Amino acid sequence: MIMDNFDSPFLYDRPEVNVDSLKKTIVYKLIFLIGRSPKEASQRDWLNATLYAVRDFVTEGWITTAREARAEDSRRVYYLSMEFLIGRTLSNAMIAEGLYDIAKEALSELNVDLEEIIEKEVDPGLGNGGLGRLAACFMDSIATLGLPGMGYGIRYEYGMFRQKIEDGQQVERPDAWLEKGAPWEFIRPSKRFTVSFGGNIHFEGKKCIWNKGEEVTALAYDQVIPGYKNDSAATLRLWSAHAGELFNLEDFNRGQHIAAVESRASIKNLSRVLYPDDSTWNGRELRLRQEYFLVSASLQDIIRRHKRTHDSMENLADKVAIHLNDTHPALAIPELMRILIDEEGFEWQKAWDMTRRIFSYTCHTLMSEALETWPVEMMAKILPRHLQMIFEINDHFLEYVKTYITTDVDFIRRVSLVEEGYQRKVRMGWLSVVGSHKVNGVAAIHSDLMVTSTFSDFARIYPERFTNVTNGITPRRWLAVANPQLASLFDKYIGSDWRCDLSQIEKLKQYAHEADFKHAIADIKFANKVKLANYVKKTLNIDLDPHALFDVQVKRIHEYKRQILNVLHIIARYNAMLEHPEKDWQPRVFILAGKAASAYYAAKQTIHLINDVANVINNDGRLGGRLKVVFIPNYSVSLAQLIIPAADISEQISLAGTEASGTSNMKFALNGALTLGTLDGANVEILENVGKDHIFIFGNTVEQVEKLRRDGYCPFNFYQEDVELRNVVDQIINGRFSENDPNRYQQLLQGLQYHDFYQAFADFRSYVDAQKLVDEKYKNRDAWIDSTIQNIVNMGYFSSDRTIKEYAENIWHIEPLNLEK
Ligand code: 26Q
Repeated sequence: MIMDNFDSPFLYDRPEVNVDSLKKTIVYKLIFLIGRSPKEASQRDWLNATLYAVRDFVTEGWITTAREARAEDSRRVYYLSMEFLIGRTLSNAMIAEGLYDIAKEALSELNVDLEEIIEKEVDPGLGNGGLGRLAACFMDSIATLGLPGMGYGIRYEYGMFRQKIEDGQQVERPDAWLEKGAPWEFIRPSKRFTVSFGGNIHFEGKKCIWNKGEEVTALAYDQVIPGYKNDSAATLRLWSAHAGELFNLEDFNRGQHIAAVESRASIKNLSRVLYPDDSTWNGRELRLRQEYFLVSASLQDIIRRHKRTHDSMENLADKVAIHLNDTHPALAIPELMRILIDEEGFEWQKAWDMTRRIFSYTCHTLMSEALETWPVEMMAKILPRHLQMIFEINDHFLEYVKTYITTDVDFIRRVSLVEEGYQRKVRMGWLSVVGSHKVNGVAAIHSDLMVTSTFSDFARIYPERFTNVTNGITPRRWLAVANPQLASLFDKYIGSDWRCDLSQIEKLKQYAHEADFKHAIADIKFANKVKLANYVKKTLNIDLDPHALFDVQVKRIHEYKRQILNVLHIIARYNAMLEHPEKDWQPRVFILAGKAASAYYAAKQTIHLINDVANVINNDGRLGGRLKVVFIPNYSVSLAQLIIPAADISEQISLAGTEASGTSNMKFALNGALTLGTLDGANVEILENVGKDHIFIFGNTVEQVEKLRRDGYCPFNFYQEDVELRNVVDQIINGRFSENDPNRYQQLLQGLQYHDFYQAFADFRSYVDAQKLVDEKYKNRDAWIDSTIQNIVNMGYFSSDRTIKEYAENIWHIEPLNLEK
């Protein structure tokens, strides 16, 4: 029974929390939930006790938010994503609840150091990179804005692999994040649904019947996402796969009890591990099953919730918006059609109108190799009814195109949801566009390119469907949590409203020229650099001078992101320094981090090269410590929180037209780093906001990149004509940085000389020139701090709160809950 009228005073008037009461609660949790006495408790026990204590505060607001959403019965959004990279929860939750200082004192009275236990919390890596982190920022904004919305994802038992560096190379280790317990989640034993695969279909008249094959149970685990100081919280529901029946009773009765549990084990594989590829498309059957697992469980849950308060499905599209985070959950479109038609008895056209009103889709890429397509054969085996539905959708769609747009066969072939050929494939991007009422890109330039390239045919068919929603980041995690000193400086000058209205940050403009303010900004940056230097010393035993310029590139390793361009410049600088050691070189530290997909050879070689180069440079006494290179292993949300606030330069150097948006570029700028970047993704909008004097832009534009490609780009010419580039390339090829294995980089570098698909050679000169400007500017400390401040104060636009408001108003058509009771 739902006790909606449950009249606990505790739910409305939170008892004033103070150091004493929190201390008691933590000790209580330690003893009665963890089963340890304070005397024998480990740091992890204290961490878990504190997490439980803080979670209680969030839970109250969570329950009231859920109740209010039920009571208001307004339209809600469900954000479907195969990835949520939420990061650690404790400090974020304490800040959201205003408990940080109280908890610090309470723990200190118990002889526990809060900062120490914070570092002990596991960082759940349930995502690859940008797309997963964006989903987490969105949940934070949904909670903070009090919007009726919920996230659905998968509770992978193993998240993104842990990266170790051995002999300079990436080694992958499993990330068993659940082993240490997950005190933040709530298991929901009553929320379980059966997900079916396989089997076959037949028709009875017009009706399609699916005789289902295997069955899996999806079990819900809820992560509570606290809103910032609003007594509200959102739900992120993650599904875990379990065998439906304990045993196959027939096998068991035949005495084959091992076989009886075997199928159970293989079923659990469904939610076992996150696929660690982020931009090359890899059509594995298990991945297809995972995608359907998420979709089927989530839709059953959404429909159950709808039916609990409505006696008809007629108004489903008035009450429900479902957002597809890229095409990964696109099977939700045929799945909803199947439910509406096969189970609820709707007519085809009515079901289709509802479906399109319900769905919207965000595209996060432009690169064709990242577009999902599933072999028809594979889909026929795993999801025969869905394949049939996709064929039907395609028939209706192509009929529409022929009637209203064109009968040109070439055009029809291009837009068909099924790619013909030796192996027929379902195009998930096309399906997502056809089944949604809105489709958006993630930065202005990206959305423009979508309608002129990847989706140009569809922009002709449905011009009103395409739109842009520029990404954003949550200022709570990326400023308040990651850079507490800077956050409290801002509180002191302009109050704390910027935390939930980042546009307020421009109020700092009036202090931009005050000496005190500038000094404080510089001191905080320095302190953050010291903190990072200490971490590097402790973990890698490399000494970094915090007075040096910290130049940072941290992101997934991919050819299009051009970490190799960074390396080419580092070596060029190294050569120049050796040639003129007497010159007044600006001391620099190059910091890189990021994971390579496990099967991505070129990316792994790049990591190896960075480490080889670091090894040579860091041990070359002739440089007098003025140049250092560090590769920080196992990049993650928690490492990002440490590294980004310590950066002076943010490297955003992808080839123009390849990075859909980028979001670390926003995090860096908000924390006072200057961007060194191409006119790609959201860099373009960062330039517009901070102004050209406070950013270093280099390299070819999208138009120039395309022209070069059309005219026949010849990287070898650039290599021949630029002595500095040629020297660097020759050194790498000849084994200057890999003396024990001189041929190590031959293939990688020859690939550049003869193909260089991402045009690193073409942008080399302009990149090196821009780097010189960086040095010059850094020498003028005052001008540098001015630019730092101009970056920070102009980041208001890049809050994910702004992004989510745009989605809410223009795409989802939802309104905030009335939480002021
Ligand atoms: C697909 C099929 C099979 C296996 C894996 C995948 C897969 C998984 C993850 C494909 C792509 C991803 C992730 C993509 C991603 O992170 N894209 C980034 O999204 C950010 C948020 O919009 C942008 O800022 C980045 O520019 C974009 O690269």
